[in-house]
Amino acid sequence: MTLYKPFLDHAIATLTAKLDLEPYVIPEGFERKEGIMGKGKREEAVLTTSHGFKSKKLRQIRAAHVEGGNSLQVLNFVIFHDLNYDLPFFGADLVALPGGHLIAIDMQPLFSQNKSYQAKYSEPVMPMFREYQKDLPWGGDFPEEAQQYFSPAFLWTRPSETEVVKTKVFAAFCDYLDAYIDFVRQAEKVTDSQELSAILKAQKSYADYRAEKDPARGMLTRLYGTEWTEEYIHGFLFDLDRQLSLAS
Ligand code: DBV
Repeated sequence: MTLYKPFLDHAIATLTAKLDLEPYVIPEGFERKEGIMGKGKREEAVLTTSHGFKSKKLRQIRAAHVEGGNSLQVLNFVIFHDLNYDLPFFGADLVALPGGHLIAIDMQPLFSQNKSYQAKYSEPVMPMFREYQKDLPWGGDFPEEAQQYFSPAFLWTRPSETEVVKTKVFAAFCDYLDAYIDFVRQAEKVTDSQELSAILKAQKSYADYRAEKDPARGMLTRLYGTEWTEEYIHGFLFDLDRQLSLAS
């Protein structure tokens, strides 16, 4: 069972069709990594693959895909835009554990408290969000410190049925991605220096937060060890700081 393969395939196909994609260099050792989870009869092989692209307006489009049979399936898909645009991040964290599913899909804002930013990037997706929320209700408790990184259109839900993931969650993932691509196509370069430094600051804050609080850290460390995991998080998954220091 590879629950999220169709999600990943769809995302890559759609982005390829609608944007001019180039490959994003994946550091050596991260493209494909095998590991073992559990013990004895419950032992399960786990394969983690990484996928990376970029385009003129998108600095990094990247996915981590974890396939661990019935024990674990994950697709973590994030788009980091170029620092000259005020776009939100596209963020999807899709997790299947033996106990059930955990789904997070959003256009994560740079400036969550800013009303005109919300009007530009959240309000247009609210009708779609409300439609999906009928079948994909709010998933409950959420880390408070993370709230500033989410939009009012944040789809956060914990379906118990895999069928719901294959149908409703898949449809939502596709629609959110399409809406994101529309934002990307419309986005114009920011030239105001104050706005540019605000964008940089917000991008750093987001990437640092996610690297520091990565909910997959425990799982990845158990599978592949501390050294590999920390390098994967800072050198690929949330690599903005590294890229900035390379550029300077
Ligand atoms: N999450 C990632 C990456 C993953 C990943 C890079 C490579 O950011 C997977 C894989 N997320 C993952 C796994 C779990 C979660 C959970 C394996 C289960 C962890 C466990 O149960 O042991 C949204 N993801 C979660 C949770 C939240 C999110 C709230 C529940 C656990 C928790 O409370 O921390 N996604 C998470 C989040 C942001 C986001 C906080 C953004 C700021 O986009």
